[in-house]
Amino acid sequence: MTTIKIPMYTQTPDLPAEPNALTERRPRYLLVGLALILGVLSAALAACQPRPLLEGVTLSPTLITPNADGEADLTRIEFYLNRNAIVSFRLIPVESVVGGELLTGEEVYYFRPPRPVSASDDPYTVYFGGVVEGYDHPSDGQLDYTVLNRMLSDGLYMWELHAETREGETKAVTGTLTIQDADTALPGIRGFNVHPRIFSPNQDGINDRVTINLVLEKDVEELRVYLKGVDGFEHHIPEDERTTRPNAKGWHTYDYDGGIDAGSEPPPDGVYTIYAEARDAVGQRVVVTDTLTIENAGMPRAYIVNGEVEWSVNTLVISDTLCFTLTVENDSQTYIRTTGPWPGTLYESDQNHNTLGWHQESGAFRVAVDFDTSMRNYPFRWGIGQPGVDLVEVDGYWYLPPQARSLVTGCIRIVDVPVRNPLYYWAGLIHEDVRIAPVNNRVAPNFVEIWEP
Ligand SMILES: [Ca+2]
Ligand SMILES: [Ca+2]
Repeated sequence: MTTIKIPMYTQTPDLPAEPNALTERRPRYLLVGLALILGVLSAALAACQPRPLLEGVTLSPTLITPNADGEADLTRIEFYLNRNAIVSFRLIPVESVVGGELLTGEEVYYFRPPRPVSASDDPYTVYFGGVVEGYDHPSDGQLDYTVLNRMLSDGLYMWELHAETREGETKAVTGTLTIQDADTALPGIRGFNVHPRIFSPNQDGINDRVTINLVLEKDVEELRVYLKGVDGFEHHIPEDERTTRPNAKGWHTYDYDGGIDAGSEPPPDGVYTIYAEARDAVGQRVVVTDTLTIENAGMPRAYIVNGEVEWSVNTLVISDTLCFTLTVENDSQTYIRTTGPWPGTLYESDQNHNTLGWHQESGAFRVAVDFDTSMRNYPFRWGIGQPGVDLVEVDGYWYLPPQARSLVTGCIRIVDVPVRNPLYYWAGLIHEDVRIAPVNNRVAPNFVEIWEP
C-alpha cells in the first residue's frame, strides 16, 4: 500500500498577483499608472519564467456512473500542454482515506498509456467513461478471449495526468474520481470456431467456404469478424444474419467465400489470422483469434480459345458421328477442376452425361454440346483435358493448371432424327452449378442436316 498526499486542485503557482490591494482613496491616475507598471513587470516576469508543462488541468464531474444510460456516463478531462511531451493518464484505486490522506492500492490502470503529445495553445479535451486498458480480474477464471479494454470496478480512484519532456522535465497533476453503477459485464465471446481451417476460395466446389461460429455473452455495440494477413490488410467477413439479430447476445454465424461469389478476387494464398472483436456500449472490447490458411485462391476463368470449334461435318446420315475439336484455356491464377467423361468419349444421341454415369458436380468445368430441341441443358459433356496429360491430380480431383491449355475432342453418334431438321449444334464451357459465362455459351453453332438412309 502506498500513501500519497493529493493536491485536489493544482493552481499554477507562477501567475502574477492581481493589483487588487489598491484602495479607493488613491487618485485614479496613480492607480492606472501603478497597474500599468505592475502589468509590464508581471509580463516581463512571465517572459522570464517558462510556463508550466501542464496547465489548467480539470476533471469534471468527479463522480460518474458509466452504464450507458446517458446520465453521468463520462467525465471531461481538460488540460493545456505547453511543450511537447510524453503524456499519460492513469488511475490507482484508493483503498481508504485517513485524515485527508489517500491510501492507494498497488494496481495501476491506464486510460491513456504514455504517448507523445504536441504542445498546443488550445486545450486538450478527453472524455473518460471508466474504461481502461485490459486487465485481469480475480473473478475471471479461464477466459476464452483477450480483454483489450475493460471497465473499472466501482470505487474511489486517484487519477494522475503525467507529462514528461524529452529533456526530462516532468509534471504530474492528480485528483480523485468516484465510479458508481459501472457496467462491468464483459462483451465476452465464447465457442469461437472456424471450419475448415484450410480453405480454397476458387469455386471448385471443394472447401470453397469457411463457417465461423461464436456466442456473444452480451448485446454489443459492434461485432466484427475479419481476416488479417502479413500485409496488415483487413478482409471483412459478412455475417449470416439469419441466426441472430446483429450485435445481439447469442449465437452468430459467418459464412465466408473470400468475396468470390460477389465477383471479387479472394485474398491471396497465405496464412491469415482471423479475428472476432466485440465492443459494448460502455466501450469495453474483447478479441478472439484463430488462424486460417488460404490456398489455391483465385477467381476461375476459362475460355474456349477464340470461340473456335472445329466441327467434323454439317450433313450426316443416321448413325454417323458428329465430332468437335476445341481448345480450352485456363486464363486465371487458380487450378480449375473438371471431371469426366474424358475427351474422346463417344455419346449416342439418346444418351447424356448422367446415363454415362458422370453426374453434374458443383464447381467442375466441362466442355459441352447442346442442340435445338434438346430436352435438357447441354446433355453431352466432357472433361476439359486428359488426366495425367493436361490435367493434374490434387486430393483425388483433376485440375487444369493456371494458364494451361488443353485440346478437347468429343463425338456424338446421331441415332435418331431430331424433331427439327436441319438444326444447330453448338458448344459451351460450363462451370457447373456456378454459371456459364456468356462468352462460353452457344459457341460456334453448326447448322447440321441429318438424312435417313
Ligand atoms: Ca450513467
Ligand atoms: Ca476450393
